[in-house]
Amino acid sequence: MMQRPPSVTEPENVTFGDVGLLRIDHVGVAVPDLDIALRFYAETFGMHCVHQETNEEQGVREAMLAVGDGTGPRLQLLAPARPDSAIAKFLDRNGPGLQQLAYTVADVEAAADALRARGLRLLYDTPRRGTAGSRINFVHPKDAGGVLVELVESAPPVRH
Ligand code: MC0
Repeated sequence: MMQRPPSVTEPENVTFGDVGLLRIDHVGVAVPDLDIALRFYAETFGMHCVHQETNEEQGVREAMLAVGDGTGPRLQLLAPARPDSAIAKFLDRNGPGLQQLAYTVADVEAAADALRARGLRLLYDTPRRGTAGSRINFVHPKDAGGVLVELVESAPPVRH
């Protein structure tokens, strides 16, 4: 008879799906200088930038890099735009490296509500503006196993 691997646990009272995570959207890496990092990722890994912007509210200069054929999750480079930003603080404390893991969700408010109902702290009461007009919120890393989790609801497609 097949034995269940001992590492597989059966969580109780969990309704799968109500958070609505669709896929990994991007992985965010904190870097001190965006232009130097863009050159490094292009020359070293052959990644190319598909989007770049400054998010004043978040205090970041950021770039999205495509991996492979560009259909999968992206790498986001995050550089501080001012010294009091979350990224500047992260770099001061940890140096460059992985800063966040972002999931695509269909409805960021519904996802945040589902996680609040499980006792997790969301950083914002209401979603804020993220990359390319997306709506975002974050789970505090201390409530998510030491990982800053971002929820991303993409902007609706532009109709012409
Ligand atoms: C802090 N901690 C982290 C962490 N940042 N742990 C894992 N990953 C991180 N990124 C840990 C510290 O080491 C410390 O642990 C504890 O959390 C401190 O918590 P705190 O005092 O409550 O908070 P702060 O002041 O360190 O700030 C952390 C916090 C902040 C996550 C609240 O960075 C924040 O508000 N982040 C959300 C916004 C953000 O990251 N924006 C930049 C990306 P110990 O054990 O020492 O106590 S903007 C973006 O991503 C947009 C453009 C987009 O994608 O669309």
